[in-house]
Amino acid sequence: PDEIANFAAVLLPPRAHGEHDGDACPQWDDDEDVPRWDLRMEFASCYLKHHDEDAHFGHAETCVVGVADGVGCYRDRGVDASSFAQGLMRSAHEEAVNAAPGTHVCPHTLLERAYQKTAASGTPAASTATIVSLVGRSLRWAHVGDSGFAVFRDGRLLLRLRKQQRRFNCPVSLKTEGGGAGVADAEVGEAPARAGDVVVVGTDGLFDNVFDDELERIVQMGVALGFSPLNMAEVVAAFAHEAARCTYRDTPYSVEKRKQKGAASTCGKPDDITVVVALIVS
Ligand SMILES: [Mn+2]
Repeated sequence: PDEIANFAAVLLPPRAHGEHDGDACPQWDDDEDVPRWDLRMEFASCYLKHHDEDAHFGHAETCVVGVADGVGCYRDRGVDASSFAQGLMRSAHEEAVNAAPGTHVCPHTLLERAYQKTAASGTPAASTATIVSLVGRSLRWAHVGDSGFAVFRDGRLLLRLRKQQRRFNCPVSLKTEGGGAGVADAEVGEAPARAGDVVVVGTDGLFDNVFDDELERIVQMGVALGFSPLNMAEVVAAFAHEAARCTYRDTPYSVEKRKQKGAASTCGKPDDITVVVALIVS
């Protein structure tokens, strides 16, 4: 009966879009009973390729995950748009691996070092990047572009990064050559974390195809049915994949396209889909 009740709960009508709009961080409760070192991150990922220009990494010991998305316009110029994104994530992972055991990593420092290492290679390319780490009892992040993450607590969306873009479907990005954003332009932030929080990190292949309330209901279902981070990542990515190919209903992409371009289409956005699900556990 409990499982049926839980399943029925996830089938309730969705709440209106926009309920969580706005940049304000919600007020976070602090639970002083939990020592700072009691939290850690369990994560898993699912990557569904389209152009194969996304990259991601995770490092359990330092509790850090990240995603990056190579900007596709370089593909049209004959440049491998994936190499910069992959270089960023590979370098960030190396930095995390080389951190002293037992220490935490600052996502902004990690992004800065990864950027310098990757830019030194000189490949003309650009990438978005979002790195999230658990430092004690806080989530910290550094973020450039239209990748991002959402945090869910008790099944409800608590925090959601907004995309940085120059114009419709053109994200702010880190570049190896002049004209792009620098790591200094990265949005950084911090918010308290608690055991049971579910952090969903993804590229625009996720967030342009799945509405916040849809993601919220998948997380509710996953938590209710005891999904592992891998189960959750796979279900979220599969839902995004389905939405990306639909031609008969709205997605965040089609809603924005209608607003910005006046184009009356209902469709998804076929793209690489990267989903990293990190569960905060005590
Ligand atoms: Mn993308």
